[in-house]
Formats: sequence, structure tokens, C-alpha cells
Amino acid sequence: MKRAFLLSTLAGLFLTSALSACQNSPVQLSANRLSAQAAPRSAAAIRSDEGLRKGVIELRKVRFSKWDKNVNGVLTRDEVTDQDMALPGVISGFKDYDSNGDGQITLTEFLREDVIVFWMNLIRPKVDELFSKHDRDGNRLLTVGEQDKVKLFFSPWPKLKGGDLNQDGVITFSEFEDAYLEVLPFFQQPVDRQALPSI
Ligand SMILES: [Ca+2]
Ligand SMILES: [Ca+2]
Ligand SMILES: [Ca+2]
Repeated sequence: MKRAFLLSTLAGLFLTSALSACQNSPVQLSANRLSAQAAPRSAAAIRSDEGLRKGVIELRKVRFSKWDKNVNGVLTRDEVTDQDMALPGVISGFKDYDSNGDGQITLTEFLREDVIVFWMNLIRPKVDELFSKHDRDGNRLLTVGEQDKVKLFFSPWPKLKGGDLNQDGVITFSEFEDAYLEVLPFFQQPVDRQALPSI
């Protein structure tokens, strides 16, 4: 009950919509990408990519399930329109996913690498923005005094340890991103049509 309340409260608070980010120019998107990658590629950053990728794949599976109305494990043209599927510069419609042209889109066809990368590049700056909002001294760590709201947000998922996954007392961006992407699929709004939940 408490968890349901917390979720609905949190889901009511939104960041700038992911949809509007979609309409950013490619230049803006690549600028965001560059700034996100400006730091040296440490082991932590690589691990963080894995968390982001895993989260995006889970989100795509949620999206697939919502479209698969007859729950037969494939998408057909009566379930989804080209307009539903379109992603600027990546997907124009059904045929782009249906790689063997049999009129059905399997989950494997749906999880296209370029689409996964598209969403990783779109979501990461949003997660960074959210992290930076809490990182008041800008040292890229959430330390005591910067963690309260973040810990409350992750509290329905005890295994996430309030976002401090290794329990060393500080929350790095990598930990924050991994934890956030882990919970994102629990918010029922498909991210490609809604804003990301704020903290
Ligand atoms: Ca189906
Ligand atoms: Ca800080
Ligand atoms: Ca930590």
C-alpha cells in the first residue's frame, strides 16, 4: 500500500518530457553525448553502460508487451502502426523492424541494436540531469546531505540499497544510473511516450 502510494506520487513528478528531447536537433543530442563521455572511460563507466543497456532492453520489452495485444509473442500490423513505431532517423515504421519480411516482428527483431543505442543516448543525459540536481556541490558524488530524496525514491526496492549499491556511503553516477534504470520499467508509462519519473 505504502509502496503503491509512493510510486504513484513519484510517477506524478516529471522531468522534461523524453518526447521533447526526441525533437532536439541531432547536434544537441550529440553535444549531450559528448559531455556525458568527456570523463575518461573508467571501469565504472563501462559497467554503467551495461546497466543503462540492460535497463533500456527491459523498457523495450515492456513496450513490446504493451503492443502485443493478443499476447502471441509477435507484433503484427493490426497491433501497431508505422506512426507508433517511428523513431526519428532510425525507424520509419513496421518494415524496419520486420527484417525477414514475414509480416511479423519477433522480440529479437524488435531489439535492434541501433534502437537500443538511440534510447541509451536519449536517456543518459536525462539521468545525468537528475543526478546533477541532487549533486549540489558538483563533485559527481551524492554524499551525506545529498542522498535523502534519492534513498527515499529507491526505498521500495531494498536490493538497490537506496542507490548506494556497494554501500560505501556515497552514490556515484554509475550506481545512480544502474539503480534508476533498474526501477524505470516498473513505471508503467512507456518512456518513449512519457517523461521520465523525477526524484
Ligand atoms: Ca501479437
Ligand atoms: Ca556531491
Ligand atoms: Ca557507493
